[in-house]
Amino acid sequence: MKKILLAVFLFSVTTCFSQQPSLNIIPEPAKVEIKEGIFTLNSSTIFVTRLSQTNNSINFFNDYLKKFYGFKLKTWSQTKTEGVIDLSLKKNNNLIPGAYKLNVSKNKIEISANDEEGIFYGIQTLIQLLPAEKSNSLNVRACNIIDSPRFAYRGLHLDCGRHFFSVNFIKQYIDFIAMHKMNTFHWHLTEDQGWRIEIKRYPKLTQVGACRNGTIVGHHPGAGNDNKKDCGYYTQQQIKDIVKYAADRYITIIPEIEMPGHASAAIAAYPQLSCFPDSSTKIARGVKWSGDSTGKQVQQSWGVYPDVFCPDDYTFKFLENVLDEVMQLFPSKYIHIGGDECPKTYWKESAFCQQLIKDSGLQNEEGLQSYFISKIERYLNSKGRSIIGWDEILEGGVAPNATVMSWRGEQGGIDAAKQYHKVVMTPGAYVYFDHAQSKKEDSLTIGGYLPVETVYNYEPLPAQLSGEEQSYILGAQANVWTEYMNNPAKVEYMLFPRLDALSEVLWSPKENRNWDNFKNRLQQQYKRYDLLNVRYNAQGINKGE
Ligand code: TNX
Repeated sequence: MKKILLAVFLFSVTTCFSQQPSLNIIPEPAKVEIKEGIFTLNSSTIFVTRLSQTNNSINFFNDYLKKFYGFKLKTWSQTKTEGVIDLSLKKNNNLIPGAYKLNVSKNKIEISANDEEGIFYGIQTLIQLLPAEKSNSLNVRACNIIDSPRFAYRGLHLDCGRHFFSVNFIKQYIDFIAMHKMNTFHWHLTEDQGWRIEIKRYPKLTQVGACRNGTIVGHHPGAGNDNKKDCGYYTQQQIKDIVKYAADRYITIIPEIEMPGHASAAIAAYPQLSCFPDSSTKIARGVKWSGDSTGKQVQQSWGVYPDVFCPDDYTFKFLENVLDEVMQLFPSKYIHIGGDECPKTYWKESAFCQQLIKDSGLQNEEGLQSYFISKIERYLNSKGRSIIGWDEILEGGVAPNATVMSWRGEQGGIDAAKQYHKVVMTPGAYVYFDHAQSKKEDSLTIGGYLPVETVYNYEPLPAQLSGEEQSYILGAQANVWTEYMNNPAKVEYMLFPRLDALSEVLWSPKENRNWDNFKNRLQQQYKRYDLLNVRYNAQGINKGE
């Protein structure tokens, strides 16, 4: 009898749990109330608004409807009470842009928001309320949602230096960011293995620096070389188009121009940027090289290389000219100047650098790195921009107004916040989406193990900081380094569902985070990905898999 009772009890608990209604939204909104009834959205539904600030959101929604369901909606400025989506702006006291309210009832859908971003995020939520199957009459569950973002900086990065990705994929990537209510795309554009941005004043950067004569096969140093010429860069026209595409989705693009390290491609194009212009490029031990190996070359394998920018007048003039063109293309307040992994071997060997260290009263080569970054910071500050750099910029003294991206763990971010510098958290152990997602990963990755649950449990505000210090943590970002991702499908597979987890860390109130609930909601998200024809890794959802 006891056993029967237990079985009945378990049955009712599980059915009750599985029937518990959920709107399956990711990231989870601050407040959700599910109501009785259904709104039917079809081609006769009408947008009602008198505001021009809603144009981006309406266009986005219509493009989405057209693409996946085959129809669009008209917009009216008159009042109408049935079969409408009503968009309005209402000021509230939210400090971080993006707060909105979404109310779905039988007759109408209302989105009211603090600002344009909020309307857009309301539309993103509405998209998630649509069925994940193609249909021309879409049932939307009646509900009441009140929502706002937790962090101001919600970022995703993509390394286009190791592998080049097409303009179309970059746009899709921006849509992934928008879908997750994130607002920053950190675009890594220069590397040892390729320079990807057209600079009119220095055409060789793309004529020479955007191509390598081959790529290693397998893990560094590689089992061989594919012996294929690999080229790619974005023209200034394409970049302008992408910047606008992102802005229409309330996403800021922060471009990264790496310095003083990871500069092999620039040096291959303009050898004078090196302290040793006549020395041939060093090839890492064990790397099978394709083509000419003399003179300055674009690297064909991964890792860190000693030939870095020489801190002389030629280099600074070059970088200022490059940054002038970069600033014309990217309106973002922040320009990322890299600063990571800069070996000091060449600076140690260079008589010029040693003299510069003495003349400028610097302690050593770390001091020279700080001198380098500070000089660039002064230049960018004089143009009204601010720098972001990887946490190595703390070594030898951080440039006065710099924002720090903490990647080698959280310590860099903690130190920077204690010195009242702004911080974006990107610690390797939580948000490096190039690490393997599951233990049984059968595709090639850089290594490591970062299951989605670890991302989900990440807390960007370190407990050892005081409340005031924590206010310097702007948010967090995941990094997608592409040494071992040479096609969009692989990038998608590495992103999802980890990006879903990160979006919830960055957007949702901390107290709403619930791993089991998130896992359930992911099932519906996978259906949306199927509709979008996007790859994801559904394995590895349980730690240890
Ligand atoms: C470290 S994160 C790097 C990248 C690599 C990455 C691989 C950072 C600032 N530098 O150059 O691609 O590790 O995980």
